[in-house]
Amino acid sequence: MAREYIVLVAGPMGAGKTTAISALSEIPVVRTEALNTDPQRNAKATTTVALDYGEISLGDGDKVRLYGVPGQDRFDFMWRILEKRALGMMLLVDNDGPDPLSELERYLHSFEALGTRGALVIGITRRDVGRGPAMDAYYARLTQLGRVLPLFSVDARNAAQVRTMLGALIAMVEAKAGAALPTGAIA
Ligand SMILES: Nc1nc2c(ncn2[C@@H]2O[C@H](COP(=O)(O)OP(=O)(O)OP(=O)(O)O)[C@@H](O)[C@H]2O)c(=O)[nH]1
Ligand SMILES: [Mg+2]
Repeated sequence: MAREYIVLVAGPMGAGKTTAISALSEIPVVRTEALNTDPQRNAKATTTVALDYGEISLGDGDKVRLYGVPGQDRFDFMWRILEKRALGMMLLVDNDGPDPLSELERYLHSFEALGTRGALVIGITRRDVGRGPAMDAYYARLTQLGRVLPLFSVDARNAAQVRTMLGALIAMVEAKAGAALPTGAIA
């Protein structure tokens, strides 16, 4: 039977969530972009205010519903609604942002329930800009936090790179589902 996966795309303002969903989606992305009223935090002209929505089909009729959750804290309540329905999350962190390592930690903490129950992959974006921590620093922070999670260096504008990340996430979701089956269910 065809399955549907609900996947959240989360991360700080300007990390590339809307861009990644647009790169992946086969349908025109539903975007809720408005003028950025918080230019101190990030200089971008517009920001997502409610959510982004896109879809991608996998083989065998399976479908992924992608929900981008807003990067601004004042939309926190939206995350909670979507988190309950999700099987996995792509966490994008802007390597060029003010304090990417703390942002990584903050989001892992904020989505601890989904990270434990579901699958989670991390993508470090905007590395081509040439500022910010090296990948080793992210690995070190994850180790410090006792978390073993797939970590990708990814350009959110590059569909192939984002698809690779999504593939890893779906594989994790399936592995978790398989692990949840009663003994003997997998022939
Ligand atoms: N140079 C570079 N630019 C990137 C990369 N990933 C995303 N961008 C750009 O970063 C900008 C911000 O991306 P968005 O997709 O709007 O970020 P967002 O996470 O949706 O931001 P909010 O909705 O405000 O929370 C866009 O101009 C993207 O084209 C990357 O890896 N490298
Ligand atoms: Mg956005």
